[in-house]
Amino acid sequence: MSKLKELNTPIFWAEGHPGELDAATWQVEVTGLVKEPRTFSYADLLALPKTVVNARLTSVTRWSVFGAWGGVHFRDLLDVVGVDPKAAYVEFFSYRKIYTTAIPLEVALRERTLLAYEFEGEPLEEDYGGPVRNFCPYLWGYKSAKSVVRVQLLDRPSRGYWEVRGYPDAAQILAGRMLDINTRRWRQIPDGEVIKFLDDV
Ligand SMILES: Nc1nc2c(c(=O)[nH]1)N[C@H]1C(S)=C(S)[C@@H](COP(=O)(O)O)O[C@H]1N2
Ligand SMILES: [Mo]
Repeated sequence: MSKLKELNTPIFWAEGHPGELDAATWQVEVTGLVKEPRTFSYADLLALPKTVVNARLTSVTRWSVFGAWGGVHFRDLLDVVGVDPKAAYVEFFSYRKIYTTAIPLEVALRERTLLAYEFEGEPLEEDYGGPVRNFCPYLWGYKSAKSVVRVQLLDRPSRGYWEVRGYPDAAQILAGRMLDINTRRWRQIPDGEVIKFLDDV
């Protein structure tokens, strides 16, 4: 059993569970304001430099899970296609393209944002957004689109699945109580990326 499943991490599929997804035939199209649009296979992504970050996925529904997320840093991905200087946002499309969301390019390029394909050294399964998902610990989890098939660079924001249904586009993580999935304890978090709990001693 995967670590995320073992921890009983919630599984969110607002658009419906996609069923079985095949990494061997998976493709991620990188398009929009890039110099050379390109489609990456799962193997192509694995062949790019790998980055592993210790960080948290934090949901607006007030839970948070910590671990070692591995994948491709957006700088390494975007270096391949070349970024148009007008690009300012990165939009993600999940499998079937019903679920979308976008983050500022600046946030995508931060240290711990990844096009992730593993957690704790294990490939991500469908339930948790495999074969590849956005992982962005800086913003609420609805920005971390699962099972990504398209990454599109834009010169403007674009409201996605939850944003058009009322969740703030800025998606700033707000202070308050949070269920830490790793320990099953309620903890107090500050605003912003969850690095430490406020009630840590
Ligand atoms: N395609 C897709 N991606 C998604 C979602 C979704 O419903 N569909 N939910 C988002 C939300 S609100 C959160 S908190 C995280 C949850 O990730 P998990 O289901 O892997 O725990 O995925 C995000 N990415
Ligand atoms: Mo969420």
